[in-house]
Amino acid sequence: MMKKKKGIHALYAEDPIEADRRLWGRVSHAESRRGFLKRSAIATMGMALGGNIVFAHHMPAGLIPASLAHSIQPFEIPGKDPGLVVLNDRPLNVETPAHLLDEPITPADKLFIRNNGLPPASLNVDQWTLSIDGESVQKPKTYTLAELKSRFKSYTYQLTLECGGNGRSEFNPPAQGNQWTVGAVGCPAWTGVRLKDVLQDAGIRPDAVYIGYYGKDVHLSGDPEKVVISRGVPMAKALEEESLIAWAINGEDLPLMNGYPLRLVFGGWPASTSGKWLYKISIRNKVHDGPKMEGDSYRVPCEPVAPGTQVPDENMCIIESMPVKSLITYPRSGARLSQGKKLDIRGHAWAGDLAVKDMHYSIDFGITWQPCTLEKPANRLAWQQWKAQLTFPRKGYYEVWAKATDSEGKAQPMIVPGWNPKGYLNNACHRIAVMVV
Ligand SMILES: Nc1nc2c(c(=O)[nH]1)N[C@H]1C(S)=C(S)[C@@H](COP(=O)(O)O)O[C@H]1N2
Ligand SMILES: [Mo]
Repeated sequence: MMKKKKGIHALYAEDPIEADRRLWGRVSHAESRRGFLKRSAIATMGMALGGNIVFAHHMPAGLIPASLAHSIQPFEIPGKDPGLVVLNDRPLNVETPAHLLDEPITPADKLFIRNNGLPPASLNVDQWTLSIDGESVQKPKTYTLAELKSRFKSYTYQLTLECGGNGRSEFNPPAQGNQWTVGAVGCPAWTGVRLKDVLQDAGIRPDAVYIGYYGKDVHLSGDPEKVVISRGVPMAKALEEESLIAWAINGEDLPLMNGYPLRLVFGGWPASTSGKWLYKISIRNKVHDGPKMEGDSYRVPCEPVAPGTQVPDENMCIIESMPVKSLITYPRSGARLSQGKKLDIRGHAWAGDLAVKDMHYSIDFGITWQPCTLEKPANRLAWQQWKAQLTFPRKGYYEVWAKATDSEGKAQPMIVPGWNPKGYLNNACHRIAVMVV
């Protein structure tokens, strides 16, 4: 199954038109991705999907049908739901299928894992400390976990955590790295202290520009001197009310793989800024320059480039707030529905530092869009719930597409946006397959 799925994605990534031809035995009438499918091909595709594709005349060529694109192979990991999918086991990278993200508050066992190295070899939580240092700290300080919990007021916020590479599998030419589909995202309730309270306790010099984190994980080489990843955020983000040094998810200790016993959480920013196994924060007088702050890491071309372009370092910009995005979490892709029945769909939508203003769905490959009901977030930087009730004109295969619009009027694109060397920021519409029988 895993192999088959990779096969299909690789085939379409190389040459979508040829992939169409090989799989469905026909040629699209235009040589571009914007061509449409031939009638004979549509019939073959419909047979493979188990029903006639009702809006096939709108279906772009070179599009992998959602019912095939999102097939997954479960693989078990301790402490995590057996339905999560392992993309890599060294370092461990695990994503959550969309239908397992249905709850408004993501349970800890359903939160994705993205490790760049190996989790800490040993954890002495009683001795765990957090230090604040750097060029721009007034007085370097070290706190025990107990001091952090007792000296500062604790806060709980639901914060959306999404890997900058979520959606990478759809870029063409393909980008190296974990081939995340849609599930490197979650929105649990995090409890901890405000980063700003701790930074201010140590004292921030006026020349402070950025913070950089350090975690206790181990470099893949095993070299104890090598830092796995050390990223951060500008002071303005660090000092926001919702920026937390957290020790709990949904009222319980962080799972080991999600940074136990202490981590940063910056809702709405690439999750690579949310340092795990946190033991030190440096207040920097310049943009932090730890491993994975430079080059192509978590950076994208400042201006759009043609797919495959080599972009010089000075034209790459650090990813800050993530773009508007949404998920259909119910039903699961591949749902079957009796003709004449209504289908309730639902999911979440989020927009980096912004809020989501509108939510729409389409059953005709994006030709027409209908509004969904959209709820307010539990707090700033939490994802929002949306739902809709759908009817289908006749029996056959459909795709339901979902599109969110942020508070500045920016909407999700229907196809993969802005190619970049490492395949970040794919916020294309999520889609599921639905068969009306
Ligand atoms: N110390 C440390 N922090 C880290 C990482 C890491 O490898 N080591 N990975 C980062 C990346 S790239 C992501 S996407 C998030 C993932 O958080 P999660 O594993 O809790 O889902 O953690 C970030 N913080
Ligand atoms: Mo990430």
